[in-house]
Amino acid sequence: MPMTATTTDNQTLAIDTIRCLSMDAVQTANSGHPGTPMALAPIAYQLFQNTMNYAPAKPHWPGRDRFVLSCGHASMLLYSTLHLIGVQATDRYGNPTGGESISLEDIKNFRQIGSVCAGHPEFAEAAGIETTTGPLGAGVSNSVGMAMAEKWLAANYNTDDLTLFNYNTYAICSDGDLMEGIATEAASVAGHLKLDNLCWLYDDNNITIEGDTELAFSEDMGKKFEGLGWNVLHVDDANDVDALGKAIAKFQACGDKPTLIVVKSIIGYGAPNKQNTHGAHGAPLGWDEVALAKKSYGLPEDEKFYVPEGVREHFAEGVGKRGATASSQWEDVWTKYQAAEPTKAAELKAMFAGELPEGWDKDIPVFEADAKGDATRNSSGKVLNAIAKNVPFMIGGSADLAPSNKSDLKFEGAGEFLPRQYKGRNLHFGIREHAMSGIANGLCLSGLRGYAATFFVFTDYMRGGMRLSSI
Ligand SMILES: Cc1ncc(C[n+]2csc(CCOP(=O)(O)OP(=O)(O)O)c2C)c(N)n1
Ligand SMILES: [Mg+2]
Repeated sequence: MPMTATTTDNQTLAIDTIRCLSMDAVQTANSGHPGTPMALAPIAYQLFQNTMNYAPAKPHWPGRDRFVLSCGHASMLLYSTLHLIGVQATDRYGNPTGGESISLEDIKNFRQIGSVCAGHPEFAEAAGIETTTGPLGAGVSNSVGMAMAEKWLAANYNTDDLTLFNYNTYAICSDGDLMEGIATEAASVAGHLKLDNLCWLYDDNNITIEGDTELAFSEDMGKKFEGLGWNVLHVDDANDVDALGKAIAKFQACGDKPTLIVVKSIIGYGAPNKQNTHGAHGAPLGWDEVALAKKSYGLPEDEKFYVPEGVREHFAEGVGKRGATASSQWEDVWTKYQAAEPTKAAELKAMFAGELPEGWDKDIPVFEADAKGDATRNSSGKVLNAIAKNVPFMIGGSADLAPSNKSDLKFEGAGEFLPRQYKGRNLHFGIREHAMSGIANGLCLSGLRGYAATFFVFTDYMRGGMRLSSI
């Protein structure tokens, strides 16, 4: 793979700045993962700068495209990018709290107590972090829930004239993400449901912690995903921003499948002695090597946390302007929607604010004391249905056990969520408990009240997602 020639154009400068901030933060903390942010900076750049409908000034805008960094160890990639594009601080419901979501000071304090830049991204620590990642595979499973949420919202709330929901979900994932069983379960759900609003970019770098992926991993990922019903594309060099753009355009044009873009990258790209080795994965490079990498990018070797002139402006011209236009167009539609569809708009307002509709609990039944009693699954089913009837954006399902654990919604109009029929509120996860937990988290992160059900004994298989949803 050729090393990209160093140039001073703004695109290269912006990408290399993401790389340098990431290296400096890891080196200063003397802990973290420098190699993957260095390798994947062009992907983050292409997504945020040229692809996503994303407004740094309104990071919670409901119509935004979603971004998930599933390989959470590459957290500095996300922090550097969110900082440089100028994401504004808000609370988790989108109310501005003033200043930057992630400041240069936060980046300087990466991995220190009190910094929003934790070792792995944590939801609600800073605007722009759409979900907590770190346990490999979790993020991609969340992304399936996010894509399902978009389909459900579009089916239930868009009208013939007013389109409120029409966004995509992008996830970057690594070898480890895709080795995890949860990823295959989630990909199987996504392929079955034909989620054409979902794109995973797989960092195919042949490296994991213990060394070359040959040690434990030899499957043909492309063929596997084709079998799962995905559209599979390839990019031979992560530095080839144009090729990334073309592949993403093919994803956007694909109307019946989720897309996997397999991208070849060099971990630690630019660090002459460490690149392409597992040594670049989870340890600081050392200041000498950091200097050599900066030299290879053509940036000053002795500057730390350096943001060259023009980089912030470049992002402001790209994602900043595009996002401002897209989000204000959305606001116009939302204003019309509130006038045209007051009942539905009130539901959405509650949802956007993280609130429950008034009277959500008014029909919860009271069970009289009774010597024989009722099976808990029966009373649970009655309560679930009584709440869901009054919470129109509550959807969920079971891992093939709904008739047994009474978790199906039976009231009139509840309906089924099926491939290309995304209006229903009863989801079918198949027998995939681990992915179900991650998908339910993705639904909740999208504003819906998602639920997932199984027998108690099988919740062990859901432990990963349950733990993440509780912290
Ligand atoms: C569920 C889970 N198991 C183990 C780990 C520890 N871990 C962090 S990164 C990693 C693998 C690194 O390889 P890859 O995913 O290919 O990332 P790369 O080094 O290429 O960035 C492992 C095992 C984890 N984060 N999550
Ligand atoms: Mg890898």
